[in-house]
Amino acid sequence: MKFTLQVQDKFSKARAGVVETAHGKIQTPIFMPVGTAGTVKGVHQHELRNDIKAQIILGNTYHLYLRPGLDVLNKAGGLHKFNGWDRPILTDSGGYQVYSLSDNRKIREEGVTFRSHIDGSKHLFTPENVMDTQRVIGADIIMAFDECTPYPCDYGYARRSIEMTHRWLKRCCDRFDSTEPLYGYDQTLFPIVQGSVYKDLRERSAEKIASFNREGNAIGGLSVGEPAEEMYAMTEVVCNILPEDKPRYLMGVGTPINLLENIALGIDMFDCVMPTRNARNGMIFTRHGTINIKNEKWKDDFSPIDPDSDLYSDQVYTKAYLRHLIRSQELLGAQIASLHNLHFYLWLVNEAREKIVDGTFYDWKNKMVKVLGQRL
Ligand code: PRF
Repeated sequence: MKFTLQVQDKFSKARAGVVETAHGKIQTPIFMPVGTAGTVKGVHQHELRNDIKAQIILGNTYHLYLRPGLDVLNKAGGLHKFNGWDRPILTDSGGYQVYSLSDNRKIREEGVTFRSHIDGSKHLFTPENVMDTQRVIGADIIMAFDECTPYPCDYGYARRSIEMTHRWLKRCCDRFDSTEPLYGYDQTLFPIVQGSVYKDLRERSAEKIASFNREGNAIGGLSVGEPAEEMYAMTEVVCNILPEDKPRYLMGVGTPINLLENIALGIDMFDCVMPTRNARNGMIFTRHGTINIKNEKWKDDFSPIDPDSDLYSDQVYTKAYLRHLIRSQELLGAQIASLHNLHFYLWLVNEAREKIVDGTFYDWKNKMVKVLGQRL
């Protein structure tokens, strides 16, 4: 993997760059649609590729390991071959899903034992076997196995947790560096900064993570219920320590406003289920603010879903029709709304990139943050 920093904003810490992977280039800042089980829910690969120009998608180790399982993924020749997406993929390690989804989990130095949310079967994730699993899945960028602390989290727990996450990172690197990719192209491992909302722990964790000198770095443990101001404060502390010449990935963030504020603090990569999950519930993001399409207000509004969008489905379908589909729990409603929201998120980060390049990012960001907070 290679990262080239192209432009550094003069009025904020925002940057524009390019990440080069075995499956192609990613222009940063970027948003990565979440494809938990090897599919971005309700969106075809050809729509991701051709209609909304997604540059990289995410997969989850936890889900793919449980189903379809490593045997199938290995026989398929990896996730790219299995799902027909030939551009970059990043997999999360399970270091978050195991805490948020599984039952009966026990965290020990060795790893985490848990019961599957699908069939109750018992499993053990260790830093070593999570690296092996991500070799089998074959993502271009894979994530270290970490503990994502809940919010709130007491100081003593958060301190002991980063220490274990750092020891786990050493084990991840040892395993990753002593194994080969299975499908003939390079993979790279990103470590994850933790430390809850404690400045000194975040500093300590960022310094430790930077010392491993990997090709990119991630920030976890944020957007777990803390106020946005605390998230921004932690991003700022950590970005001041992580090296400038490597991409920085803020995991599981966030709202359109969160993206812009964190880009201004020096983040290059984001992922979040919000555009797809909230779409299925009728939340539609636009450049003028957020719409709840289920509201009575849209009942007989026969204007296009989004007049600003060049998407076929945003132009040809009306708000009233989408409202009907979502209220009736029709599959097409989820499809139209998901594609729309992802298109908007990708438009937003691409717009941010262009503003960084032409030197107008800071003023634009402040203006957009006011507009995007509106409820239409
Ligand atoms: N760790 C991992 N994945 C994550 C997170 C984390 O802390 C978060 C937190 N927002 C989202 N996804 N491994």
